[in-house]
Amino acid sequence: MTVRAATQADGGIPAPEPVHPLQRLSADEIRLARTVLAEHGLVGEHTRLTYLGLEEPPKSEVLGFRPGDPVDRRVRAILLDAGSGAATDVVASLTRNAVDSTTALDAARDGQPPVMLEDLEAVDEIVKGDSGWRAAMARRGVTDLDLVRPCPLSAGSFGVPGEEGRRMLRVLSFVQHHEKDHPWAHPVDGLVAYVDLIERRVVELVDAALLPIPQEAGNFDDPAEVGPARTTLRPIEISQPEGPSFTVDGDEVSWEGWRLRIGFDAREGLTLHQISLWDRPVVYRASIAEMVVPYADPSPARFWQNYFDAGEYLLGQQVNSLMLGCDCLGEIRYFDVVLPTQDGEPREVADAVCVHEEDVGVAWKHTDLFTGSAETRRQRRLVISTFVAIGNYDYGFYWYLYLDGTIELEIKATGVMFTSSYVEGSRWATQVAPGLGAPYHQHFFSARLDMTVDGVDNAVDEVELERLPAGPDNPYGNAFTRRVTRLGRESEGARTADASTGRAWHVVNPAKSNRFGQPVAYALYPQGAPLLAADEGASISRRAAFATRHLWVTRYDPAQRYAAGDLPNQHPGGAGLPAYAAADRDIDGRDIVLWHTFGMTHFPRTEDWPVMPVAHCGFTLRPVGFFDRNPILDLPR
Ligand SMILES: [Cu+2]
Repeated sequence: MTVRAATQADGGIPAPEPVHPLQRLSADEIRLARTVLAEHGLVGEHTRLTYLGLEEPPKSEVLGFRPGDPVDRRVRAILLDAGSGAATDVVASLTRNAVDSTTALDAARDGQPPVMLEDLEAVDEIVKGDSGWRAAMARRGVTDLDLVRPCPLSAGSFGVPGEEGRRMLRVLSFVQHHEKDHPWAHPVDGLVAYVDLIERRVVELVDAALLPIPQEAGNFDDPAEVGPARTTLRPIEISQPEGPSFTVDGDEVSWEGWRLRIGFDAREGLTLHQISLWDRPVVYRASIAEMVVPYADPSPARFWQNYFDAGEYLLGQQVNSLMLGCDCLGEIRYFDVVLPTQDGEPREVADAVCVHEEDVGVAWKHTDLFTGSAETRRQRRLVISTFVAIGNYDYGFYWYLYLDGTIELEIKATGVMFTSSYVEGSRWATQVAPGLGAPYHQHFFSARLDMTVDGVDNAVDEVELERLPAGPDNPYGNAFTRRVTRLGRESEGARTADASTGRAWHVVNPAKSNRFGQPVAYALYPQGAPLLAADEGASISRRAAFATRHLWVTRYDPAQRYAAGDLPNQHPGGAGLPAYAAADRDIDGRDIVLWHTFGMTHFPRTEDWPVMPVAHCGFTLRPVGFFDRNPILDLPR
């Protein structure tokens, strides 16, 4: 059936025919969203759509959807009046041409709308127009301002009275020696401009230290600097003469029993929906719900460095077009992505999501002593990936689905490290070039895993190794067993990993059993890397509380989407997971969501300069008692 928007005024745009309630917003729908908002008086001369995304229907509606059912296409928009700083959170229906809710945001309490692309230009103009900043730069010997690159860095929230409710960025600058010179090699340290984006002026200049600007270039893309490319690598060609084994139908991908829907959001980037295996649901929705990169340097020019790359910088907006033969090898299917601009226009990024199939070595193997049988089968995985570039860093998000039911997320962190002046003996940075420091920092990701293991109602068992002392039932002292603890109400649901006991979290369906009467399960295996290192009383510990635990389990609530809350930009803290968990709801045999914190603590290596070889982190989900036996015995020889 065709559902059209009520509005057809001034050649208004008809809503396209919806195929599925989770179908990604089309270019026409983005234009229509702006029209609907404008017709309801929500778009003025200075209005920016800092975020616009599909407002997904509640899970029960999506699961109950049958092809041909009517769909109410709704969007959520975070509007900012760039003239006054007023912000509004709006939900509107494109189908009904109606505004369903508008919430005026109180920046001091709710946080600020995200940083915008245009803020890069704004801070450039603002700091270069400030005489105090120019004088401070001149004291550092920098007078050619055309070669200075000020960075729009999120301000955080430190309870400073004049800063509350003020839309701000903090600006550190870098210098280029020429137009193609990478500025990250030449940080101007000890000088930060605090910029008010609404008043468009520098409100405070922190000139804390006069430090030399490192001079050695870091131009990894300049053959004159890195020397000629090696000629010893012969071609590797990946050929699938009969084409790949997966099929794509719109946003739906099917492969070897797996079926899922691909989504893409301006904030979360790539999202996966309704992942099922042999028609058994496993995950309803998987996404990166937040990211944060806190830095360790306590100096006056740097103590505030904490970037929420998803909630503050909208990682989906920073997505790259991928290149065949460089980013992806083999038989590739690409998905284009349509994103909203801050004016509410559609912007297409071609080839933003890559889907392909990979051989990954041996799946199983045995050579038998007695029968002489020698059998080997090859493992494959379906790779769904995307890359974003957020300022200096680049992150790849690689979801893998394996033939044996394993789901894995691998993050590839690369790009250029954020730099400082290196002060001899520093406890907060590695020297990576003469006088150039790469400050210590951490990268945290919050994966939101809305699980549906064989159905909506699930529970979580914490499963780990239990060592047993020698005693009457362990006379030789060799015994060990498995300790299983069902997670209870949410206050107890925030857990830390423990590598010493191999702690894992089994998402079970208590109502569905395998042939041995055990509840079917998918286990989350964490890497268990260090958590947030900042002091408990630090601002970042309140604002990124999600990163103080490896696992949170909450009851499904369609309004609870982001690990650090809806608007982490300049948010004072406490939003997101700590607030969700405070409701203390029952999570045993209910519709639950897992939030998994993982990441890496990065003590930069000299080898990470001037561009960083990919570093990896992630997690794995594997079936445990989900199948009655090895599900890939039928792989061909
Ligand atoms: Cu790093």
